[in-house]
Amino acid sequence: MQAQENIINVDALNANKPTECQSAKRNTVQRWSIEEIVALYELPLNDLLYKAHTIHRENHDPNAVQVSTLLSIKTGGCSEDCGYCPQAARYHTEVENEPMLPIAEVLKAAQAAKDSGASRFCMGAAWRSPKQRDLEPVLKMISEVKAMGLETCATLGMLKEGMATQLKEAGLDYYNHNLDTAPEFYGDVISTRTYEDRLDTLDSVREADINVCSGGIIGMGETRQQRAGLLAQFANMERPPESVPINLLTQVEGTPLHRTEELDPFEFVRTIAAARIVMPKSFVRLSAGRQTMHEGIQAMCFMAGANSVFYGEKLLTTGNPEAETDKMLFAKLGIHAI
Ligand code: SAM
Ligand code: DTB
Ligand code: SF4
Repeated sequence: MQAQENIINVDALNANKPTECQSAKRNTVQRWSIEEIVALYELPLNDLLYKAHTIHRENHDPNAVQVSTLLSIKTGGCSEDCGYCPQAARYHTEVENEPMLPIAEVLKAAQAAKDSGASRFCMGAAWRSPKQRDLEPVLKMISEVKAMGLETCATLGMLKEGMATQLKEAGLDYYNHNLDTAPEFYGDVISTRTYEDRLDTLDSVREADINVCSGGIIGMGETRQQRAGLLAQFANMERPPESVPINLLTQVEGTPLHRTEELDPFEFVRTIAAARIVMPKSFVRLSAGRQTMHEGIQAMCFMAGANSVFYGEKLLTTGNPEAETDKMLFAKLGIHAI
């Protein structure tokens, strides 16, 4: 009886009419309140999964998962203080400050990614923001990777005036820039750039007509309300991101968030399900954290609406499942890569 009431309540919430809101700078649409998203989290797991999976099926092929491969083109030595990140120069981790990879090496990795079935190649750099002289070689990498027939994605930090347009002209399909967490928890994790800075970069990506990839990290010690708050940020954007990576914190020794209490895996599944419900059309990416995630939990994430993953043995500096392991998992689940 309780479960039935829950389902009815949430359907009633869905019927809410979106209200237009205007902040000083950007339009948002009030589609989902934080309380409504928390109410999704609080459903019995089967009810939540059923609802998320139904929405998933209505909007996507339930057995298709988009596959992206990541490459760190500039590793370590970053000036920022993101509390989760092994690449911040100020934390003593095993990651060293390395120069930018030569273009030939990037193209070799892109070809290998394409040969093993990836459809998108994502280039990441440990920068607060690229300098114009840093951007030039990256533009060349983007146009050459695009010419290989791969979709291109880059994550280079905050973009200054005019940079997004240059990336678009080079052939960039997606720009990844995460909000990471809810505004209320953000200051506990990062102090060297503001939430507003991040939203500004996302605006410039949109204005340049590049697809937006933006998500966050779960398991940093945030509350459920704050997890819902992060999802509300995206769901209420005038146009929600096309791609929403949900990362489980990978705890790295030497970073401030090392030894944070581990998140219950079902809370991660609930986050994927809630993301699917509040952003029916977006690709929800099951991102960092798969290496230590039981395949049963990953299968639940696919059921809940995750339809994108990073594929290949390495993310940026940390591990990801072996390609063969993922191939076997996809085969067992009857999932095909797109
Ligand atoms: N430096 C750029 C920036 O911060 O926008 C691009 C690279 S940065 C590493 C990209 C994203 O990786 C971060 O925004 C964060 O969400 C994610 N990330 C970094 N370290 C992580 C970790 N230990 N666990 C999970 N996600 C992480
Ligand atoms: C995203 O949301 N997750 C990826 C990608 N965007 C760039 C990065 C995960 C990084 C995990 C830690 C590391 O490997 O350094
Ligand atoms: Fe630098 Fe990006 Fe890591 Fe933050 S997340 S420390 S900006 S590389």
